[in-house]
Amino acid sequence: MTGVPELVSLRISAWSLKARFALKYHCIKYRTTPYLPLFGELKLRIRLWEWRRKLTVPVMFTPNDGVLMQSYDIAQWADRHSARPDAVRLFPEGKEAQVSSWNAKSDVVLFFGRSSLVEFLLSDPAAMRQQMPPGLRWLGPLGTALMVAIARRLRDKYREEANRTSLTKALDVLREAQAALRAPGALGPDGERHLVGGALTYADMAMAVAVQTLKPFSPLSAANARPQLKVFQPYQEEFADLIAWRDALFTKYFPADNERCTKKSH
Ligand SMILES: N[C@@H](CCC(=O)N[C@@H](CS)C(=O)NCC(=O)O)C(=O)O
Repeated sequence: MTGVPELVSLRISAWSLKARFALKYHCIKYRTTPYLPLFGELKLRIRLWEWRRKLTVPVMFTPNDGVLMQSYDIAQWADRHSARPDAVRLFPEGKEAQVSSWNAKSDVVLFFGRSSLVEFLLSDPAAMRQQMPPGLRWLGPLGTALMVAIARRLRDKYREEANRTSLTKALDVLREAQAALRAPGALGPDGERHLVGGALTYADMAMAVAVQTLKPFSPLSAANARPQLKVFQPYQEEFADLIAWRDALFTKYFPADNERCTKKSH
């Protein structure tokens, strides 16, 4: 394969957003192949000739480094192929364990968010219709039936992950992140607060994506049509500072125009 990497990604998925965050931060050019559960999975399985393992997206086909099957691996790849003049290392040496631990914690929140979203959509046909990708809308009731089949498939496929998490566990992670960001050591020389070593790392990105579950970031949710989960609404006030931190992080490091990438370093 030559040219730019290809990211197979699901528009609404938090894990695709994690990978896109790291790629965008590092100003890496890539092309996106949209993925649709059910049909997309079969297509991807044929393409990868992978019939045993559970297949998830994002998946990235790189020009020289093979296929990356985890958002975490894609982010690490991005860190090694940065095209950003003033980039910091998102996985700084000696801090990998801490970054990886925050990524695992973000998954605890996201697993709960996914299962709540799937249950909510299955219980609310109007919300289900709203989530329908524009490409399926012309199908009418058949499109809705397809969405229900997709939601059921996701519920079964990720049952094990859903059973490992809960609202209490998700809130514990959010409280831990809030406390870590309030600690004196979180404040970096840039005047921003960070989860690891007072500097921007992938831990911040992973947790900022997890905070989407608590409250979607409006500029992003407009594009991704992510609904607010009712179960988290009562907690938004408690986590106001965490939400504000997430908003600032996305505004600065996930801007719509990304003009930093076109600037020269001198
Ligand atoms: N460990 C994986 C998790 C990815 C994941 O759970 N992806 C889900 C997002 S909802 C997915 O692929 N869903 C579509 C499907 O299973 O068909 C990663 O970090 O990349």
